[in-house]
Amino acid sequence: MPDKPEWVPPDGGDAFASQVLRGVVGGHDGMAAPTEAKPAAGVRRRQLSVDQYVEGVLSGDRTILGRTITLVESNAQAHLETAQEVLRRLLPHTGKSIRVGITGVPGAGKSTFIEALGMMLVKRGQRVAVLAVDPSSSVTRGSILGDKTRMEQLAREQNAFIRPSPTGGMLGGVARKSRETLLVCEAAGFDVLLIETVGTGQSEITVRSMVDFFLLLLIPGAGDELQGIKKGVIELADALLINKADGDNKSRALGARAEYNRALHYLSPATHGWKTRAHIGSALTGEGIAEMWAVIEDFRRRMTESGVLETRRRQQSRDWLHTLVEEQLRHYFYEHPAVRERLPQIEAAVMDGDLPVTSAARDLLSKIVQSTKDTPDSSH
Ligand SMILES: Nc1nc2c(ncn2[C@@H]2O[C@H](COP(=O)(O)OP(=O)(O)O)[C@@H](O)[C@H]2O)c(=O)[nH]1
Ligand SMILES: [Mg+2]
Repeated sequence: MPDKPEWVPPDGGDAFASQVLRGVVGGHDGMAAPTEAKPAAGVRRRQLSVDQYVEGVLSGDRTILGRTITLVESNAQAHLETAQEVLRRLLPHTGKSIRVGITGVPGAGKSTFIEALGMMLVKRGQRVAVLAVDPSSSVTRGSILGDKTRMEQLAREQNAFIRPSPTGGMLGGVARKSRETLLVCEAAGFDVLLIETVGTGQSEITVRSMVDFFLLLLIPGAGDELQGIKKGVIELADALLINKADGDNKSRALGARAEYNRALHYLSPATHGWKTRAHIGSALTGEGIAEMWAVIEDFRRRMTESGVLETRRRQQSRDWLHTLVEEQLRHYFYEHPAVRERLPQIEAAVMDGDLPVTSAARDLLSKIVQSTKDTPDSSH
């Protein structure tokens, strides 16, 4: 049934003629779809109360879920306190889903795979949320899901929710936002969280640090597959899936699987007590998708029994704390008036070779410590 898009204010009346199909309403919140118009200037949505956010998310209200994620992603100081209170209240309802990260070079078939897997899971009665982590999306917003494959089939499913990458920015940037979005989705009762990321070093480490299972998608290439992929990325993975094992590619995929399995033999596994293996499949035909999911379920069962999963999640929370502290310290440092005032001169002195870099760094840090001592209230 056609419905009003969620950005239409409740009292929007006939000023907003656009209609969307149900099932896409919350799922595409935040995505810069070409057909999407901005609300007229001066029209602002009513801010929800903490209770309304929390109850909406817990009851699985997709529109409120989308708005809660927008709140959590906001860089505005005014939203931070509400967002943190909402998260604090949602936290006891998190932790029940399986969190799966999916990486691979652009074109490897990640989005196609997620759509195929997501459709399979939805048909099995599971609720699936798809998130994207794309550090470059502050420029090309939502590019990761906004390209060729937009998971159009999955986006129409009532039991699926698709959220493009947040834009970057201060206070933890994309990593913080994605983690908190993950928690919000979990509180909303999704059974499976699929997180797509591009294969660009840092984003893989970020996603690895927030998921239970990390899957690397590969394409069968000509001979030198192992050179194309950094060993470090393979060592982050709990499984390799050689995708596009269809048509003429099938035999090449089989060869690649054998080659990767030989190489994996010499690498340390990403998860204690688990053997990372290479598999083949085709996101296009669906072959191997159910088998891939069976591997993930096996992982979940065994790692839950051994306690490895619980330990991983506890460590991830601790690491996240340190990451946030480091990011906020960096922000505090570079935004500090004493640093901003001194930095250009000190940089120049370092570049000219007039000042040892270690002295320069100590000098800048001491400026902050000094000013904090001088004005004890300045830190509040
Ligand atoms: N033949 C074949 N093509 C595929 C398969 N999976 C994805 N593709 C195609 O590869 C291209 C890139 O897929 P996409 O899912 O957007 O890749 P992503 O950049 O990793 O998300 C698209 O044209 C897909 O149709 C597959 O299993 N077999
Ligand atoms: Mg994609």
